[in-house]
Amino acid sequence: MHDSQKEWVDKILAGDRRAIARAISAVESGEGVALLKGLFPQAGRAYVIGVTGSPGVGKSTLVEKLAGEYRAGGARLGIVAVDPTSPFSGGAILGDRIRMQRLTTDEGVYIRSMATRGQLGGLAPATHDVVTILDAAGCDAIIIETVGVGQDEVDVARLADVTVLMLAPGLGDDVQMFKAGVIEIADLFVINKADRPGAERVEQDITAMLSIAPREDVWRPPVLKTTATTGEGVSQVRKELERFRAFGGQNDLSLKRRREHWRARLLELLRQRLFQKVVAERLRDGTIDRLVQEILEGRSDPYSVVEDLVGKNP
Ligand SMILES: Nc1nc2c(ncn2[C@@H]2O[C@H](COP(=O)(O)OP(=O)(O)OP(=O)(O)O)[C@@H](O)[C@H]2O)c(=O)[nH]1
Ligand SMILES: [Mg+2]
Repeated sequence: MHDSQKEWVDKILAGDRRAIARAISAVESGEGVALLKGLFPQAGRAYVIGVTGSPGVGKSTLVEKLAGEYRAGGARLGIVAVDPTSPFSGGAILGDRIRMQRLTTDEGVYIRSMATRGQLGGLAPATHDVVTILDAAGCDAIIIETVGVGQDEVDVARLADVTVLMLAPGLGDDVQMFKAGVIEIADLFVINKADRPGAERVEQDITAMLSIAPREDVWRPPVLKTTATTGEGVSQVRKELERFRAFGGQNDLSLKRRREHWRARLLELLRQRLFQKVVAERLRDGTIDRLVQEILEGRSDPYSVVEDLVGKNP
């Protein structure tokens, strides 16, 4: 690493906001590998909290209140709001910014919005790296808000130490959720908009479902009710998050999570790198269209094309 890189790393480790912002931009544009290597040894201390749920359940509102709770305890905080770029919930970016405005003047909170680039739900490509940066920069907790649409919630669960699944009455998403099996990823259920009718119903449904299909590990996910707009119930969410953290440390749970996380991440990085190395550089300038045409015309088949590009399996 050259001196300027080293200086950059040191600034990030000291929590310098401009250096952090620059680092995030770098990893978002696919650069910053040298930087991440320098930061990685200092990361791994933050509590990474994933907050997911259908569009409009109140994730941003809750995250802001939760951040307030953590700040009151003196913790430094990172917030990553992953905004879907889909027409599904257009305006989410603006919404998040406005709702978290109160936090933007707080020096102890670092907020960043990221776009998923066309994916409907799930994570933005650089989310993992952004977490590493904020973690190394000394954030005690990092909250990641993602819009969950079915199976994509699994992405955030893999990255986070703990996953909060939010629901709200009247959104009709409970049935959809059971189908997708998303429920298994939740360490904590939060039924928001408890001020609205129907919250008890959702609570009963979740509790009933948890009793029929208990988790494999010993943690029993609590089901909490909140009214994020007034902040009611939010301190309980924080308490349960901390209880889970302590619990995960006592059992092998958090270690097991981290092991799974880095295994998946490693495979993903390998996949990316191998793809770039082997395929991307051989598929320049319309090569893919030419190959597709050959397949369509029966002059070749996809299996042979793949073998030609990357070689035969041994
Ligand atoms: N009545 C009521 N409204 C709420 C509550 N929490 C949030 N809202 C409102 O619900 C709307 C959506 O809240 P957000 O916090 O933006 O929801 P979100 O899940 O972040 O939405 P996306 O990021 O677009 O998926 C806003 O108008 C909030 O004011 C609540 O507890 N009760
Ligand atoms: Mg939001």
